Amino acid sequence: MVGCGPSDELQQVDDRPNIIFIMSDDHAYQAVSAYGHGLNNTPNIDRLAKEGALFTRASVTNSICAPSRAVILTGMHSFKNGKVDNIQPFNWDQENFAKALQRVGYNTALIGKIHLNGLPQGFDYSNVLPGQGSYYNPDFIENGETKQIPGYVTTVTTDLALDWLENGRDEDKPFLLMYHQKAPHRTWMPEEKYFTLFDDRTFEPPANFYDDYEGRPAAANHEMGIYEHMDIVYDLKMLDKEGELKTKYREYFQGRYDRMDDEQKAAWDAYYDPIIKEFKAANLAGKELAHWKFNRYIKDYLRSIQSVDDGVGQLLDFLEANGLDENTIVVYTSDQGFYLGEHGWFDKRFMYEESFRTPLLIRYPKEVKAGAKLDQLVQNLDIAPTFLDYAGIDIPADMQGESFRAVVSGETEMFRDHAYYTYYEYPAEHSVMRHYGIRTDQYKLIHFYHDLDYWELYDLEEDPTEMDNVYGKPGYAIVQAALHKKLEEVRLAYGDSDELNEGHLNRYLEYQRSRGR
Ligand code: SGN
Ligand code: CA
Repeated sequence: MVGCGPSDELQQVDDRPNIIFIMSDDHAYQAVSAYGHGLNNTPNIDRLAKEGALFTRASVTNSICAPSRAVILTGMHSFKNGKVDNIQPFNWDQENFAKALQRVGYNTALIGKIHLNGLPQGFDYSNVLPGQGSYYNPDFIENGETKQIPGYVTTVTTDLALDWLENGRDEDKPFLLMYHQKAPHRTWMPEEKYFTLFDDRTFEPPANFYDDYEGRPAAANHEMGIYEHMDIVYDLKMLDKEGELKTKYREYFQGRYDRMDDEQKAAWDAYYDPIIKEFKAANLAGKELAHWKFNRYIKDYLRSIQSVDDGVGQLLDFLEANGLDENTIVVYTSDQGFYLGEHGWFDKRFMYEESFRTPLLIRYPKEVKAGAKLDQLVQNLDIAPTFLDYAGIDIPADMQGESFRAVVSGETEMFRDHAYYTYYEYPAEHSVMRHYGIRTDQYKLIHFYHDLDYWELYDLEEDPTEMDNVYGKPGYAIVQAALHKKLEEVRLAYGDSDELNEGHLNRYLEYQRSRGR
């Protein structure tokens, strides 16, 4: 505990653990090598798995950026903290776990992407990207003041974090550092040193890349197909100097390209121009074009992750070099998962596994057994209460998550037997309909509503890639009834309802109208 002041002869060392909460944006667990999918190598994130614990089934409560961040900060579901979608404003005046840590003497900092409007509250220091931020020469808002910083966003964010650890923090206090990368968010612009990584590889799309969405009308309504919806210039970087590839979003990518300085542009062109030339000459169509698009996408996506992984390594090295590695809890996660071609998609939003789940790893040698793989149904909702628990703070009654401290310490295997999910941003980009649902150990029940009134049921043991909606099918009547009952109980317990959904919908439509959308 902290001493009472300078005159306190018995002043004791404050040995409460430090917390580094690392979050990237749209980082699919399929693209963390510790998860074993064989796509790429993330040796530094994997260090957390080797020296700590990896959750195999961690999920989010609402698979989209700003709402996920609001859930993490408040420990409350979207319908309680009010930030239900990316579009409507966030209320920083409400309680969050950083405020709670700050009040008990933690030194707190937030660095990188946060995607919540307004000056962050709960932090002694903040240096954040405005909105989505930019990959090259990004603007940062340092304690409310905007400045452009030259360089590549992932390395700039890492440098800022290291600088705060080294020179910015109060060394007499335990610290909370929220270190949040923009990468690998769309439009997946890699750092120069990784341009050629994977050049010697051809990636095969997942088995359900050509999904026909049979029995899943909401999935069929999507606008997130790699083949159908990716823009050749904007997403796949075919910004030809001749200006012949005229696509819908060409000018937006031009804007991103124009942020680069001459040296950055020269390096970019040296890599991409030959690919553009080859692409134009090849005149690809059909399946060939689909595979080309998939490869173009996945390579830039994975390259963007490589710089994120480097940053994790730099922070871990810093902790070790400064004797902070034993008493610092390090968590790595993403604001949600992402589709890497599963169902033919990129993006997220759906409650299907690839975007519902998210990577989650935790290292804390004092309590976490090295190499543990845990399959409890933890969610991003549980992060705030877990951190409060580690800091010795009582978890407020209105926080809806649960601490998973005792699970990672091996003290118990018991945890919540379900994960609850809500998604609200529709009509909007990518056209994912409103839905909510529940996942249990073996099953998932989803209800799409508003324009549709449609139920889906998956047996995740029989059908892990969720291709077969067994709702209403023979043999599932008992399971289905039990899941409906469970879903109703869970909604009641969390305080969610159809009436709330109606209210969110009306506010959303009203807000969109007021913005002329
Ligand atoms: C942007 C992206 C979308 C993405 C949303 C939400 N378009 O609008 O593809 O779904 O963000 O992402 S972009 O053209 O601007 O890149 S989130 O992670 O911030 O929720
Ligand atoms: Ca995101």
